[in-house]
Amino acid sequence: MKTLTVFSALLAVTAAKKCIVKSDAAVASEAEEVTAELTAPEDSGVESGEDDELLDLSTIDYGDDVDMSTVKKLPADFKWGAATAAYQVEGAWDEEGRGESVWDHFTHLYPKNVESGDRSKDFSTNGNIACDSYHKFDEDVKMLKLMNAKYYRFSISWPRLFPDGQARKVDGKWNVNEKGAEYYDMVINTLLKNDIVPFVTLYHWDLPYALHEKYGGWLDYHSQDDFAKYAEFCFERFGDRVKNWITINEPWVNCVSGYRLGPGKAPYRCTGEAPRKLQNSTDLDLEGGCSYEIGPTQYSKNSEPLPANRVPQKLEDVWCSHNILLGHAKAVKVYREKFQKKQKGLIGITVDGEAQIPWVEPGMTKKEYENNLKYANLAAEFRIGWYSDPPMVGDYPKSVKERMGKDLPEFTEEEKKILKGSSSDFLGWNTYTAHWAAQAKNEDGSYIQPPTAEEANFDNSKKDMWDDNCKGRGDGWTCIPPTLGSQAGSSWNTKFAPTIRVGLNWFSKRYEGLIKNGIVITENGCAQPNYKVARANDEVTKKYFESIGQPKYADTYKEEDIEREDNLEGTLMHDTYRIDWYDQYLKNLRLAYAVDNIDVRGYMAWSLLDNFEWENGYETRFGMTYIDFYNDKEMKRVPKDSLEHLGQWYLENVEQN
Ligand code: GBH
Repeated sequence: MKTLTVFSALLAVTAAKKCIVKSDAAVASEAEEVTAELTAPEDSGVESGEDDELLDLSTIDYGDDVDMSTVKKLPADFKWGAATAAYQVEGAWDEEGRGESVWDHFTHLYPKNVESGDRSKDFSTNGNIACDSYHKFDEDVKMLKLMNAKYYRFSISWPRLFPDGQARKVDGKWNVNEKGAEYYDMVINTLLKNDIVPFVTLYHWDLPYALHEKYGGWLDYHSQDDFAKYAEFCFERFGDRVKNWITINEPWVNCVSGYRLGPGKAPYRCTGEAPRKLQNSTDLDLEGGCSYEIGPTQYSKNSEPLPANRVPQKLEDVWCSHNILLGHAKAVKVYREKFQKKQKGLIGITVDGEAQIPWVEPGMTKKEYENNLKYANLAAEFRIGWYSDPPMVGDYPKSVKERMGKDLPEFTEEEKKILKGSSSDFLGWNTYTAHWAAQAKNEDGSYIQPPTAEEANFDNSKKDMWDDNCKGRGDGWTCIPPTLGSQAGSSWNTKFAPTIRVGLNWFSKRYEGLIKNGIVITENGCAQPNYKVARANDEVTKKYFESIGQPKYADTYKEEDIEREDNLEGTLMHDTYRIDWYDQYLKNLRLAYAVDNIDVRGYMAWSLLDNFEWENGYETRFGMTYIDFYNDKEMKRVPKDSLEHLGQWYLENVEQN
């Protein structure tokens, strides 16, 4: 009874005392051993007796050392494809009646908030041109074909359809920017003609600037109804052909990165100085920093109105999250009541969030490890459940409510009703990276205690929790190794493939019986290590993983694997690190399906194209297709090795009818 797989142990925290890993015939004997160990850790922990009994490191195993020929393939109707988002690829930012989004407005106002390799080019710090998919969509379809995509996930730009953000019918006619709507008609029809199913995101962060100016965007409760109206137009216009809808992409990133951390994501609200002071000077840097340009705002019906052009306030991210979740729920309500019966499509939300891995180290006791398991679940409730519980079960997680106290807005009974089950058709999950989790310690090594009921508030809510993919952080948010997996091409982006399986298991147990058409991985991918963040030959991470008996998860790479812009014939085009990323994550996805019996129905690789990577501009490449943004006016698409590699993966790992 050696193998207690970590992913199953993790979910045992929330699971009942029963079999979690359901065995497939091919791996039956192994799986049964696992099953025998699977009881809630509270039990196994207490039963383990002695406080100082050491954790046997060899019991920790991610179970992905499997001969895949013994494992069933993904089903023929598996939703296989690639993803992009409007602002990151379309360009044509002011063409044919498109309105401004917060991304246009704030990247133009604060160009220094975006990285650039060539600031002499105005378009290098924004999505003005991006991949120019507005004019080159046919070229994108060719790339989709190379990966054997059956689905394409793209997003609709709200301000392209409604420049003032406010969709309404006047004399029975929508006030839509018709040219914008025709563009999406063309995209949808072209996909269908090519046997590719459109998977459409309604909101991927490009809020109409007019709504930010009018009432502070997602901070104001009126955003809920404006979003639902815009969604209604889309269902009415495109729903005869679109059968897969995602309301909101990654509410956490939109709200936490846009309204607290930062300045990373528009509208650059951040609890700091606004705007940022120039280094070595008392002057203000008017081209970079946090923003204070905002309209007057009312968080909820009962909140005090807040004046325009105020500096960022505490809890903006919390209110943004609250309103965006309700906007999602209202859009779903419209779809269910007016369209779904006839159009027969599916609708859901896409959340992001790192699956949480309990921190392990040599010399750790069983008790400490089991405590970290509980913290891994707690961290996941804060990071993911905050956003996935409301649309599944109708409210925030109990832990979040208890620990946030009065700082967390409450849903009314009416709101809970429309939230509950609003993502029961399917749940979208974007997965990239994992975090370690543990109970945080004081300097003297004693545990930091959870907040008491009186202490409960935003600041204290996570005071006893540690979760991160680096052991520590240095200047500019750089990782102090060891990292959880190898360092890919974005500071937060590390390769640890079991995360996808751990997360799928976590969702599946938490929402058992509540998701009708399974979980869809709506994004996964990486940036090949690049000059900015790469850590070749990372000995610290290597030694750490060796010390816990899992050398392969260190996944070190060599200097020559690092992407170099001046070497097209190197790993820029022959993207071996990315290929390995996809191989490992997809293997774990297939194991989740075949061995753990997880209902996972789709996988969209991020991304089809190199594109505008938000605050990283064009300096971080997540694409399977290369574009020379600064020098090539034609924006020629050049497939990288990974694109065709995925095409082959599909043929070999998904049942072909
Ligand atoms: C996706 O989000 C986006 O949907 C997509 O538009 C984007 O291009 C793609 O990723 C690649 O970046 O270290 O605390 O700041 C990615 C999910 C989750 C990744 C939050 C960055 C930052 C955590 N993101 N994470 S932190």
